[in-house]
Amino acid sequence: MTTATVHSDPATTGAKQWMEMYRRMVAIRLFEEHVNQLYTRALMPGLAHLYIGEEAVAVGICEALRRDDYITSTHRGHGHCLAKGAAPDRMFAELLGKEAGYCRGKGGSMHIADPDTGNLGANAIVGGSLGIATGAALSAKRQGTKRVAVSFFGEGALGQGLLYEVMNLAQLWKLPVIYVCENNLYTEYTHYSETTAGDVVARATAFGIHAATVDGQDVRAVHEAAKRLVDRSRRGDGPAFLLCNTYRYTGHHVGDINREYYRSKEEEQRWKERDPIALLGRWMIEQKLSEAAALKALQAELTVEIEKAVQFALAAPYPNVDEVGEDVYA
Ligand SMILES: Cc1ncc(C[n+]2csc(CCOP(=O)(O)OP(=O)(O)O)c2C)c(N)n1
Repeated sequence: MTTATVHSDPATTGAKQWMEMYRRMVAIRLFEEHVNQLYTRALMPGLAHLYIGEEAVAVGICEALRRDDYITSTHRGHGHCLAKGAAPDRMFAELLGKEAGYCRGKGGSMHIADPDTGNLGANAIVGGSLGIATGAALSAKRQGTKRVAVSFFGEGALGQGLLYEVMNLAQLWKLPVIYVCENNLYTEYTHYSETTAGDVVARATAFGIHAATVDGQDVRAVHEAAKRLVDRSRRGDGPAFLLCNTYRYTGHHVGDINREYYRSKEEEQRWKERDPIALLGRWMIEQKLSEAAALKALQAELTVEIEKAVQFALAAPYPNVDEVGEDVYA
């Protein structure tokens, strides 16, 4: 039972891998910016909860996972799906309700699942996927597959009783599950200090669960912590809890434009000064792992790729009306 602040070790991860993490964070950022555009142009049905600002968490964690490891996600889940390997074109198609989408257009923004990359699904119920991840870890343990399950959740889920039921069993049964709490400070429009008593990490250590806290804007810190926690879960040392302190740069959802009544512009600006993409880019240049021109070229390349994915989804057909009841389980 330990609580530690984890710092990155540049020696253990090579230039290629940092570049890959940079690429994935930029891809998520561009994806989300296009989701916002689709919403404002009234081309996307419903709402979406953007992950902009939090990219280092999904990318730092998923880069430490095998393709067949499991993740579960939340209503703010696009970043998790992309970081685990989902294709942007099929994700946009899902958001637009098209047949080519991951759930054949019937899930939308908050319900994307992709079994091929171990993604057991996003979940619109706050805390709803904690039990699914813990069950996946139980199956992995019983089948001896050495797979690890990661459950991403916002700090709002700390108020859900399910978290305490599953942490109790996960520790008793030494399950390979990692609970990743993304504390972006706000549960919808309420600061977490108004809803969360006591210490966040103490909730896990009370069960004897190994716990750590990281700067969620620093992908290096997130990744180094994730590697350590994934390794120990994979070798049979049981569950872990990782608190990632982060911030969403945009609204709770795409329609949440005027935010001054619950948080100040100055606060938003302060967090933007610690943009996870800029932080990694600056560090890579300082360490001579890349150059500004190469990072710019990569951004341009990804811009074309993401725009192509949007066009694919816009042109894709809707499912047939007579298939409306197919692939729907609840
Ligand atoms: C069980 C349940 N209660 C309430 C809601 C409404 N709701 C949707 S998102 C949200 C806030 C979630 O905050 P947090 O878990 O911190 O995640 P964040 O949005 O900050 O990423 C709430 C209360 C819900 N979806 N599910």
